[in-house]
Amino acid sequence: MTNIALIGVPTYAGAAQRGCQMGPEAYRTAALAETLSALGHVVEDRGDIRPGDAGGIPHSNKVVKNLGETVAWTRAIRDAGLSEAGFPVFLGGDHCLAAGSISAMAERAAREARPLFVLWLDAHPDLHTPATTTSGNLHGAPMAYVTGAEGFDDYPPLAARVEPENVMMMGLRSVDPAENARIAANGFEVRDMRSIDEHGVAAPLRAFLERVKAANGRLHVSLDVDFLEPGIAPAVGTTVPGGATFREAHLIMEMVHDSGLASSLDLVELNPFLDERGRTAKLMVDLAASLMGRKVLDRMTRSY
Ligand code: 5AB
Ligand code: MN
Ligand code: MN
Ligand code: MN
Repeated sequence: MTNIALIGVPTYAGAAQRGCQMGPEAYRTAALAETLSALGHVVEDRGDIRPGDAGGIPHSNKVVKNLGETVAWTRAIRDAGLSEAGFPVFLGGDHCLAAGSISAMAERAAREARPLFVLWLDAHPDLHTPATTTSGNLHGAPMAYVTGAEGFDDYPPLAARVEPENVMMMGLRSVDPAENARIAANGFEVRDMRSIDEHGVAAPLRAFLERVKAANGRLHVSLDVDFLEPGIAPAVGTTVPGGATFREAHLIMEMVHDSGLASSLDLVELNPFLDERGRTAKLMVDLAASLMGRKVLDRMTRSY
């Protein structure tokens, strides 16, 4: 039994288009709390948080969009994460929220003198800085921030950074040149879709989970909807063909559950405006349920 706190983060500040701000309500409508409670967990919905004041940080510059808002959200999300004792589930909202959720979890881990590991499930590495982004959308930047890249002077200072070698990225298939350079220079563990096609997800994930365990680490899982094949998860603004299948995604969640290592989760980038009869929201809820212990045979009784 786990104490789970649902933290709604209705932001679209980092995204290219509106809609992600409706994500938290879509997860509630898709019965996330009820589904996790039925597994025997104690689930509390904290409602939605709001961004604080941008503190004079300019709204945008020539390239970067919604800078002040994103920084204000980052602070509010980090504070919300730091005040939780249990297992927080951050309901996005776009992926800029991971700047706050992961920095909070890294700080919590550091207080226990433990390292934070991150399992990053995404078509994209989100390794831009405000200086390298060409789209100006800051949902493409949280991983660079939490691993201590330069150029985030307007963001809150990091209490603890995540070591790049403690990050495993799965599902990559859309990486910009500046991000590629950062991956090559910093030792992130990357299992792109080509690697998943050839080797599957199980063996590399098992090795990663063993590393987390050996280091007595905490583990944060960040699940971007666009990790998934767009055919099964259409509700995202940044679809990229050739994503993870239903079973690949569930197997990852089941294996992480069995490891007993996960301590926090982001569900990000759901854009309910782009969904088809709630199917993406329901799939994300089911993936969260697999992470929290639902067995595959239980799921077979449901229909899609
Ligand atoms: B997401 C892109 N690299 O910088 C950019 O969905 C896409 O949170 C970012 O992973 C995608 O705009 C951000 C082209
Ligand atoms: Mn992302
Ligand atoms: Mn993505
Ligand atoms: Mn996206």
